Amino acid sequence: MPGLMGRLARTVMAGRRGRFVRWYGGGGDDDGGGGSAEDAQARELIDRQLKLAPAGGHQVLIVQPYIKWGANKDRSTRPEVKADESRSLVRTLAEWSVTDTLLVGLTSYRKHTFFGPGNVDAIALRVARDRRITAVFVSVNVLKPIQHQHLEHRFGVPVYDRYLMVVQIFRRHAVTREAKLQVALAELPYIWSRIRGAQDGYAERLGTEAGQIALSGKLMYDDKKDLLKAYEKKLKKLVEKLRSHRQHLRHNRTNKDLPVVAVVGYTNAGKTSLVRALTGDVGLVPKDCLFATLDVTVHGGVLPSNMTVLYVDTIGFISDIPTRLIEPFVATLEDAMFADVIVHIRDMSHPNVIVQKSHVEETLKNLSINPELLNSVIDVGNKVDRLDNVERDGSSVFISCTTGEGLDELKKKIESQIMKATGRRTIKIRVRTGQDEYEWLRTHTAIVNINTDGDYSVMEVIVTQSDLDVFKSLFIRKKINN
Ligand SMILES: Nc1nc2c(ncn2[C@@H]2O[C@H](COP(=O)(O)OP(=O)(O)OP(=O)(O)O)[C@@H](O)[C@H]2O)c(=O)[nH]1
Ligand SMILES: [Mg+2]
Repeated sequence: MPGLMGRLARTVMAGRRGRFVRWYGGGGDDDGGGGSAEDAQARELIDRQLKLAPAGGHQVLIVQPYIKWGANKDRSTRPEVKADESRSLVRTLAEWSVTDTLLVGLTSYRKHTFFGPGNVDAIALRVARDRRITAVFVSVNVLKPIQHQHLEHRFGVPVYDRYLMVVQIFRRHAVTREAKLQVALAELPYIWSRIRGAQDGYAERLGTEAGQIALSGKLMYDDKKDLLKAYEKKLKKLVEKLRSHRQHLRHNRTNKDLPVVAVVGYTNAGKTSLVRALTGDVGLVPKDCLFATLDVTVHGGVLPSNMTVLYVDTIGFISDIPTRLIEPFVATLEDAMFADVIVHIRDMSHPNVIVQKSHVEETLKNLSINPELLNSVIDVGNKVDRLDNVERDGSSVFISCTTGEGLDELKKKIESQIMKATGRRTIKIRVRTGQDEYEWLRTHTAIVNINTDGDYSVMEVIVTQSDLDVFKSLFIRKKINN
């Protein structure tokens, strides 16, 4: 079995490294350095806008804004918990560090200056006094161009919002060309919004240095618009090819008729750990950081009844990120959409587990997944080894990938869900040992049990309806005809 699975996983992975993405020189050393001079120019332009950090990283002052009251107040979590996630985002980048975290209550995020004047002054003073600080991370979804320009002007250091932070991480963690391509595509809407923001001339009205920056942005927009458009077109074409290639792979997999289980969840919940625990695939390396996995990979495993399944490890979800950033990754999540069963894994030890759960569920709903599949998602509470007490509800399976607790129960649940979803069933059949029927069943079904008694064996097997039909037409009718 591992041989077959290894081959399958390799086939899938080999396909990902198709030559059609070779020209995209997204920064890796095996990219072949392809692309035209215009592409290189476009990339340079993008890198500048994305404020890619210097080699030594940044020492960051985190400012965690929150809405103090009113309809927009987020009642599902606390600012301290959000600040924790913001710290995790920064720490995910090895050379970056956090100098301090400030919680700042606001009445809205819509002001042109983002914070009120008192807060801007206080933060600016803090940055000026603390020489360690080389950047400020305002942990909000995405700052408007005018807000961004204003804050950078006032603080005198680069300012990052959540979008920019996640892009830094994506850039760092994208290893394969496919992941790099998805990241490159995810960056473009942001670049457009920045240079359009400049073109709209908001900041010109500020009449400050920020206005000058915006003006240079306006020139860039006029000059470089075509360059970016051409680059975007190429990327989209490549993604399109990738998509059809994927469909081809998926089709191949369907032909092999192996059930597919997609493992989804919030970033760092333990998706990779779970796939590793269920398959014994030591090639999978779980990491204590956000967005460790940026590639969808497929791994073979065996369920209690000997049925072979394919587990799909996927990219994690995160809240407060513009959906357009994850849009290109939706293509990779299509694998999840075409699964027979979805496993949603959650980190029970995380203080925000409830909010994370609903965020994943909402995102899944928007992925146009077939409602039957969506209604039968297996909910898994992970990392119970970290808890003294687990409030067990009947509908979830509680596990620890570290200790192995609950994995047998989970496997059984996955198995019964697959049987339901794919119309597989267990049958017992008596055939002549070693004869054609016997060999056919051994190759085409999952063998649960074989009881051999002389010339005959009673085989207990799991079989799909279509295979059962083939079996009948090959052997049973033949017998009747004879
Ligand atoms: N204590 C404990 N730690 C766990 C458990 N499962 C996973 N972890 C740890 O949690 C961290 C994240 O695990 P991953 O498997 O990489 O999580 P992921 O969901 O694949 O994360 P991304 O790919 O970044 O979205 C790693 O440090 C794991 O060792 C568990 O059951 N108990
Ligand atoms: Mg992972």
